[in-house]
Amino acid sequence: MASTLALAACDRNAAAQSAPRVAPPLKSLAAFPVGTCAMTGQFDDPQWLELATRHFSQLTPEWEMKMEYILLADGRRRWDAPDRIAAFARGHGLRLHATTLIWYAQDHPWFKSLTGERFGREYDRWIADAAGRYAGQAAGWDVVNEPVAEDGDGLRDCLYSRALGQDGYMIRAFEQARAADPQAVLFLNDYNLENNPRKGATFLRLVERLLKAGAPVGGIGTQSHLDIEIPAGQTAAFIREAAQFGLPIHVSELDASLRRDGAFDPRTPKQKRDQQTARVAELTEAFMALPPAQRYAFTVWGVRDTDSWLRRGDKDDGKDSPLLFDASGAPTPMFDAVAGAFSR
Ligand code: 9MR
Repeated sequence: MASTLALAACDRNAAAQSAPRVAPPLKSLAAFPVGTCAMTGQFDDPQWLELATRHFSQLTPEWEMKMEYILLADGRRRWDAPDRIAAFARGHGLRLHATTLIWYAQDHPWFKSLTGERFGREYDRWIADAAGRYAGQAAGWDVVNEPVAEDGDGLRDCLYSRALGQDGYMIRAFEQARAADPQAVLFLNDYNLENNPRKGATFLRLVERLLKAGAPVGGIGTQSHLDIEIPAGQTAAFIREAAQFGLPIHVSELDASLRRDGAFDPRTPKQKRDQQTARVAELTEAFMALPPAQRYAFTVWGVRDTDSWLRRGDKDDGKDSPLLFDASGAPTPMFDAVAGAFSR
């Protein structure tokens, strides 16, 4: 009898040791929306569904609310996928953050085919249609995405700036978005703002200029695809600088790759994890230090490591772990870094 009990206890211990750790719902640790991104193809994946609805309270369409999906080559629109994402968000009590109205990277064939005044009219109509369709549901829109040049020196020259003027294309986009959706917080969104202080400074000067010009910029989006090798303090310094406008701030696409592309990498796995969790904790703590009204949302760019854009394509070595959950759905050390900072 005694030995049967001992065996049963032993079994229970073994089960407790091998059972995956159940993480507390991330959204329950934060007084602001905690976001992730979604593609309609993920809605049928039970593990994705469970994690996305348990931990997150806001959803950004990963690509199906962008020009590349909605706008067809002949100027017609298709709304099936973005409408499904919006309906999914409503159905699961998730706030919707919409992206993207104008993005240099999407120099769409339809716009390329237009000249003269027609370009401006169609530009306005695109923004009116997309922002108007989700008005009342979208809490915010990324109105202009990635306007600052890669090296941080000046602004990107693109199809839209060439047709409508540098700064002019942005001011017009913000005005049109405001007219189509009077309530959504309208964001200027960019990346490498923490990683490259020069780019961060150019971005903030642009925000200042657009506000002075009367553009209804309502929020600052910092994508936060973090370079985990930047010096300590650089991330927090950018967040503090950005906060000076008093506008809501969105950490809009956080991920933190362990990979170093194109160079010999002598770091051990532990060193990489330590760098990652330190930088992510710094960002999260800097966000937590903002006045509550400036914490728009804290969004990660995907649920599991295997959902990440960093795990697609040629550069993928199958090992990167840039997100909060691993392929089995278990929380990663990065989850603990974020959850820990939310709880402090
Ligand atoms: O992760 C997104 C990927 O699935 C899309 O194919 C791509 C183009 O729409 O956009 C990716 O997301 C990008 C985001 O919209 C802007 N910042 C960089 C993100 C990663 O490339």
